[in-house]
Amino acid sequence: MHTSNPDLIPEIIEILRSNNRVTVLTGAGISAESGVPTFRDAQTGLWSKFQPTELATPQAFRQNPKLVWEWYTWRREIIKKALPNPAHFALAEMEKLFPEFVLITQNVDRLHRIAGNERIIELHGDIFRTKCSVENIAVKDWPDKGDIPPLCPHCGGMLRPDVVWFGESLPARILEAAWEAASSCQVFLAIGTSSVVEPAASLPIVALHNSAVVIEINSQDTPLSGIANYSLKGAAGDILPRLVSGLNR
Ligand code: BV8
Repeated sequence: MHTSNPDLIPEIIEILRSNNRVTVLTGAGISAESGVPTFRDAQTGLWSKFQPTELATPQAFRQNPKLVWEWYTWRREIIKKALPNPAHFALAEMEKLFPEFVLITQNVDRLHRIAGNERIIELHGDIFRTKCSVENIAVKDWPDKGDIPPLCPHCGGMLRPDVVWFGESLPARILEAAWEAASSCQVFLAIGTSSVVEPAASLPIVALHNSAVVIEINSQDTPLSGIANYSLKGAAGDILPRLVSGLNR
């Protein structure tokens, strides 16, 4: 395991330059520089007394659907004002440079798509997509009758955000695609994630077991830092553009 220091960048660029199959896993840290609070940031204002892991669960929705719906409304308002940052744009550039590039994200903020990435696996869904909590089908629009949460126009059940909550399984085909991308890549980048939440946190381990080079880019130490081949400490918005400009040289 290599600790981070600035002169690792040229070595990482050489590793990337000599490989074709690159898989990236991102977490909330890559959107932090866009002003989107991460799961570990203390929640602000009204939400400061709650832990995200207490609100992002089916139990919380059952117990207090209004509170959970309003938390997501608050988050959507913040994310609507957010723009992709240099880290997002660097990954969009990277997708063009590698014949086999897959971006797996734990984020639900759509910022990778807005930045231009196309080969995206959204592990945990999309905060701007809504589904019926009874029929489990996407619902694009509904009459506003003042209900919070709003009710499904087909069955009258409560609507919910189309994201994966703690204690909910990820859609099988999405997990399979992520597993495949982690097990077939030559280089795996884990960026801006605390590497705690499963099954996402197992993806770099799958890559390691398939002799990929695993490179972590994170502002703090995580459980992955001691196992990755390289662990670069720093801001994604600083490190990723330097990697991409080195690749373009
Ligand atoms: C599952 C969508 C099978 C929702 C999210 C007990 C009971 C039930 C389940 C479990 C259990 N024990 C364990 C589990 C499994 C559980 C889990 O892992 N729990 C954790 C807490 C231990 N997982 C699940 O439940 C998953 N499903 O396992 O199904 C099953 C079924 C039933 C019962 C058991 C198992 C589903 C998990 C998905 C949850 N949904 N998001 C929403 O958004 O509202 S998770 C959410 O938090 C994120 O999506 C992300 O995945 C996760 C962690 O967030 P990160 O992205 O890592 O962000 P974080 O804030 O943590 O860290 C940011 C990092 O960036 C930090 O390290 C920071 O230093 C760094 N950083 C900050 N700024 C920068 C930076 N780095 C670089 N540059 C910067 N500028």
